[in-house]
Amino acid sequence: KQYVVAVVGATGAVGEAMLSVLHERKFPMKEVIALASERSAGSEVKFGNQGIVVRDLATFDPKGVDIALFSAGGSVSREYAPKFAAAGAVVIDNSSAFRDDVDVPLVVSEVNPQALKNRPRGIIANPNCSTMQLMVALAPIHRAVGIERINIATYQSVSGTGVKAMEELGKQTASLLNFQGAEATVYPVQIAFNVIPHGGDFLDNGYTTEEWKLVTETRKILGDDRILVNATVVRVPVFYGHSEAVHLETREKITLERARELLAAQPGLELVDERAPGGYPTPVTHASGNDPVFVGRLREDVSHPRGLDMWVVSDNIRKGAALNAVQVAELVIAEQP
Ligand code: A2P
Ligand code: 11C
Repeated sequence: KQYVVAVVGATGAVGEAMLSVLHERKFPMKEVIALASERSAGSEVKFGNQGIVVRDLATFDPKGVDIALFSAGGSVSREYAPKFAAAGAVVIDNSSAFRDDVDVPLVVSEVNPQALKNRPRGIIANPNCSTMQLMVALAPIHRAVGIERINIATYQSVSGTGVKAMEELGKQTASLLNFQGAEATVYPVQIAFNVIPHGGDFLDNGYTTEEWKLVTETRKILGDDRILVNATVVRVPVFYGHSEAVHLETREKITLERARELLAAQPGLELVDERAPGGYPTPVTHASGNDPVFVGRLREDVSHPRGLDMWVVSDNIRKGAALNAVQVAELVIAEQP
């Protein structure tokens, strides 16, 4: 069977990647439809070597769409995803709009595909990028010995914020190298040659929304509300690829050898752990433009009897968003009789 697939937010960083991943993976399509706001309607986006004309979401009739991949922000999803679902499409939504809803599955393709079965609203949520890569790395450990607590600091690239943030990093860098000032409009302070301990909005408890997603999404995906998560999200002047320093406390002791075996067997994960200069993954050398979640710097925590440390890096736009959405779509079409 061939499907009609719509990409909502097709001109954005994730939308463009969704189109290229659909093309690369030869998703069986009879039509691909690119949708965005009226601002970019009429412009072209790439699908392989082909250009496809962007259409205005507001005036588009979703009838006949089989699968809709949404990545145009939470408010667009809240308004349009139910309309696409009502018209018969399976919606895979990359925004945070529905992730916490009990009747919407939150799925990492290699971790909890079984959750896809229960989708009464016809909507499936794609996790946040920082949770996504963390889950691929932690699921095998959790299945084997249970995870009691996760302490994590993230180093998130600017593409997670969108196209305008990437432009801001580029412009500030060029301007500063020319001994001129750096204007900050997307981020509250200069991002070039700097790091910013802030992602999303501030909550009353002092955490930010980006940090809180790691708490709620981890519990939902691993199906265990007892897991404790303590996160600090930091934005860094990197274009593609989020990195995470992860410190775990497992319920039962796991040896380094066992952890290494489990990680090596996990689909979608590549171990790069040589304990030598350069023998670890980084956004530029490993993650950017590639599919796997890379794990390195694996070691037992000397400060805790059940502690395990690792470094997790992945392309936030690919596995963190577009690739997982397409992998979920592949699982959905594989269900069809
Ligand atoms: P547009 O280019 O028309 O603004 P990013 O997060 O990388 O900046 O991308 C956001 C994506 O969401 C873009 O494709 C953008 O389209 C799309 N988008 C934003 N607001 C709307 C809207 N009201 N209706 C449809 N698409 C929208
Ligand atoms: C970031 N993860 O890097 C974010 C962006 O909940 O889908 C994506 C926000 C989300 O800032």
